[in-house]
Amino acid sequence: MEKKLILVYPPHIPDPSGLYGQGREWFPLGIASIAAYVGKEIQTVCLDLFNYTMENAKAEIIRELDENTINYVGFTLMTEQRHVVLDLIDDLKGPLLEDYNIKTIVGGPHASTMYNQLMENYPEIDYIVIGEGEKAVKYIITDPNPSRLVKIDEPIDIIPSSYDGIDYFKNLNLFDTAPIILSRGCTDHCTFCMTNKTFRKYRVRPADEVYKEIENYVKQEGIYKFKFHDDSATADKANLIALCRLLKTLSTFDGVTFEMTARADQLDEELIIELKHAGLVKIALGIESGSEKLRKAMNKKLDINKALENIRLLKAHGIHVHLLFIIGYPGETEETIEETRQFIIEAEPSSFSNLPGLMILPGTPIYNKLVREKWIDDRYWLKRSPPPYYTKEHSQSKLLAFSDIIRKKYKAKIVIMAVVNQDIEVFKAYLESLKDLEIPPYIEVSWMFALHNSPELAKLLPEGSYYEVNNRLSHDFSHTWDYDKFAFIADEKNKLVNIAKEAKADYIFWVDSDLILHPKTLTQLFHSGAPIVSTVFWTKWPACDQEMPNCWDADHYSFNGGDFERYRKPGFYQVGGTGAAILVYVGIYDRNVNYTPIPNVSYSVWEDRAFCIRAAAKGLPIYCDTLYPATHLYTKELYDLWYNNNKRGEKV
Ligand code: B12
Ligand code: SF4
Repeated sequence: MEKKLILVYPPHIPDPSGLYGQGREWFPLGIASIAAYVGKEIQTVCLDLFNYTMENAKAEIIRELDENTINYVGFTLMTEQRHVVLDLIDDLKGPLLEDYNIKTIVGGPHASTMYNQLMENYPEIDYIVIGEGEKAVKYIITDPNPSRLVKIDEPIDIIPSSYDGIDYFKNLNLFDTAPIILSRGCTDHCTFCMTNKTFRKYRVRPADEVYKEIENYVKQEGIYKFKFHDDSATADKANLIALCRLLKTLSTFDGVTFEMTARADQLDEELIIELKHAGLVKIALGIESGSEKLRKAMNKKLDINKALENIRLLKAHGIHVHLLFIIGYPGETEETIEETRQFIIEAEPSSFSNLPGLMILPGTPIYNKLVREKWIDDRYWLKRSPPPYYTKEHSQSKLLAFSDIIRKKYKAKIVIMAVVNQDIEVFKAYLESLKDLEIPPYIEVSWMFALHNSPELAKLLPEGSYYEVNNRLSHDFSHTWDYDKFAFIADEKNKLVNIAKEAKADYIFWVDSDLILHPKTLTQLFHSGAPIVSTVFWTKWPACDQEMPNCWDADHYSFNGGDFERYRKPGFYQVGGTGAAILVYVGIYDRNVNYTPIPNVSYSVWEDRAFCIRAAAKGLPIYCDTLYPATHLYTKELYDLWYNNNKRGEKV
């Protein structure tokens, strides 16, 4: 019987609180690496199902199964997604699929620590791998009688190139950035971190090999941006400098750039200059806390003065410095929060993240301590709950407040923008709804409108929040469009993007001037963490019998199975296209995403369609949040109705 290996990175379940959610622009290097190692000898397919729903993920795996074959389906088991994987395994082993010969394998961070629990409680898992997966998977598939629990003690000597793994992907989404790894493991042992549970020993890849991999991405795939997945790429300075020197040519002539994570005190000016010349544009540094006492408790051996000096040097060389902090480690107090705040004020990073809470991960020293203190025990991982945040000393709202204190100096800048030619009464109602938006302390909001043919509207706006453009087009409530109108709007929106960039805004919140927003809209969209996310509203267009949402699955108002009513259910949906009330991270406009019509797509004259098509082509996910629908006042009748029914009408 033939053997086929299917390696799966499972779907991601968005965090329901919206506080810790992450957009995904990373590529699953773990399964790529296993595929690169075994793929030449074993028929292998990789599926990156991170952005899939459970149903679609299952369907995709089933599509890959071959009859008359032993199908090994291997999953990356992250703690956060453990139940997603266990449910998928349950389904695959169910009666419907009994015709297929399926053997399941799990590996990755959660399997590397909770293997005993998995052995005892999940008989449907056939093999559990501790640590690195390459040799283990090969052993499982080729050994005539492999053991159920597999731990290969000697770490892999030649770390595979992710480039050699990409050919095995069925649905690879590289965005425009490729992953690179120069080292495995970390020289440190912080109490909250799991890295060394998987990799155990720190190893680096030879510089020339990594260079070859980057060169392949550039020359064969036309990819010029790279993200280093290393935890500690700077620990071997000589090897890193050797790589930088090789990369200089690609950086100078091909415009190659990269981002990486490093230890803040493992840098010096010589290395920073080499990194800069090699194409480093952004670096993330784990500081974790401004308090020495807390850093000590975390076993974070950081020379803080050296770190400060390096942050300044990096910035002086034009490199974006992103600092990472943990808020709420055991022992956190108002005083330690103030120390962190002072550190940030002194360091002046380009950006930083301070998630409110310490995620407790199994097998880490801090987890073992909390088990001893009876705050948690292994049974927790049998529940369907996400990894817990440490709230023994401070509630989640207190942690949020701590996080806000730190953010006070640094706020996300959001500029609300629209191209406006509107009836004055509707515009007044619109402005009221913008003023009513809830704005948390870590967000700073401003407005910028392109007004055309609307001197009377200018009187309603504060100085500096609008500019006036020629009055080629007049407003009517008919929503009839011609090419001139489209071209005008697209041009103006592209101009507004440049204004946002010049103002160093983090996000643009585009809100069409005939929409009345729910006050919680902006915070809801912001907390989703998604780079492109709209809020839903429903419109009954003259040509339709039913109300339609402002999001669709494909093309122009096309819905999978014709079903658009599903967007009535409050939720967070990945969609094909959307617009009109949409929060967009300004950084995405650097990827050639804009509003200009695409000559060979007729409906891309609608500037939102052009934008969404370009974003999708770049692999950027587009979301629509349907929890707080907006109201669309696009006809005089609707406005009158809304005015008569709504208290806000009296206020205007
Ligand atoms: C880049 C990264 C991300 C990226 C991309 C993740 C990805 N797709 O790989 C982003 C930013 C999206 C991310 C998000 C998160 N991450 Co992360 N991330 C990493 C990081 C730094 C590198 C991952 C990597 O590429 N490693 C290199 C590859 C080669 O290793 P690997 O993926 O572990 O794969 C090897 C083995 O695990 C194993 N293996 C993996 N899959 C499989 C499958 C089978 C069948 C087998 C047999 C073996 C096997 O074999 C592989 C090759 O040897 C790691 C730390 C680290 N150094 O690994 C943390 C890490 C994986 N992340 C972690 C966490 C906690 C998170 C978040 C929960 C953070 C948050 N607060 O939101 C989210 C969860 C997202 C999710 N559910 O996918 C933890 C995982 C702990 C855990 N128990 O699950 C780690 C270990 C860091 C830590 N804190 O200790 N992360
Ligand atoms: S330095 Fe980073 S990767 Fe290394 S142990 Fe500490 S947190 Fe983990």
